[in-house]
Amino acid sequence: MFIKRTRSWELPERLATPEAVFLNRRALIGGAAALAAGSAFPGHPAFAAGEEPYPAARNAAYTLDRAVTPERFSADYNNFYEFGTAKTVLPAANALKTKPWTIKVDGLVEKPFETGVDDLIRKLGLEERLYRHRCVEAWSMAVPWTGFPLAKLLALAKPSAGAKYVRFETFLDRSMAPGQRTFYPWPYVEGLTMEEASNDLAFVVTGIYGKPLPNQFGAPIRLALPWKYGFKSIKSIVKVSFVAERPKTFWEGLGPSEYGFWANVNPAVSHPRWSQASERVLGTDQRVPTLLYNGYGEQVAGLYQGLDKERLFM
Ligand SMILES: Nc1nc2c(c(=O)[nH]1)N[C@H]1C(S)=C(S)[C@@H](COP(=O)(O)O)O[C@H]1N2
Ligand SMILES: [Mo]
Repeated sequence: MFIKRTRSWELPERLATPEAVFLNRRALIGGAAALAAGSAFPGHPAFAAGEEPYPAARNAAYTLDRAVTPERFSADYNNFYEFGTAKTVLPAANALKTKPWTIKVDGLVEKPFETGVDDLIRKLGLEERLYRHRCVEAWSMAVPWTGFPLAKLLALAKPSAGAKYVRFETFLDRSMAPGQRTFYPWPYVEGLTMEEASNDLAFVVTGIYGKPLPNQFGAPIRLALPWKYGFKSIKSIVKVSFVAERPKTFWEGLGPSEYGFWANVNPAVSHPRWSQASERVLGTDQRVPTLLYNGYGEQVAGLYQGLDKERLFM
């Protein structure tokens, strides 16, 4: 008799609803008293009763070909060099102070401004999206991010015609982040072309698993760019600048031959020191084939027409 064994990444999404989302929904239903007191997060009444933004409605347009990675695996295996080079940065990241948090929007825009994260959430709203994430180190996960399209932030910023790139910068605070006492070219900087930043997949993230981002995931606000290697998805952003020149990114500064500006996922283009053909799925013992643009080619391949001279995949 043939018995089909369902592999973990084939679990339908409805069987993979993360525990945290489920628990959070129950908290909302059962937690009327907490809500009446002004917030589901005691001590931080940032949102009025009834305006609590988590969990946000899931945008059904973004589906997965694999199971959601359980939080217990993704939350204890992170890259956040500001807090150390090991994957276990969770305890060190407790030192990250995320309230208050201000983001500067500047450069080639109609009018530079500063905004708090909660104000931004109130203005732009939140949705949940299931995205795959592929680290350049060949591990991967699939998670429910909460946030808003980067395009909404662009519309708010009103960049001028001269803006060709968006530059993102992480906080710089050596007293808070032990990793920043090393020789690396801090602060962490990333960049996108305006066209990439306007693509619907480019997502500004403020939450995961139906709740605000835990520190180690890059609280309180980061990017998720699922067609690119994970290092493009910059964490704990304090500045968004619209610029004419291609920004020099953190990893380009460290190793330009290994970590380029474009960094689009491509299983056929090896990293100089390892293959990118397959990936290890966090929380499983599976290796699965890596897909071109991490499976998002339909949405993003058009961005790269005519750019064949660029190192698009490194
Ligand atoms: N500021 C900052 N952003 C960062 C990093 C970092 O070290 N510092 N690491 C990057 C890398 S290599 C990856 S794979 C992802 C990891 O995100 P996760 O820890 O939420 O899985 O964050 C990216 N963003
Ligand atoms: Mo990464």
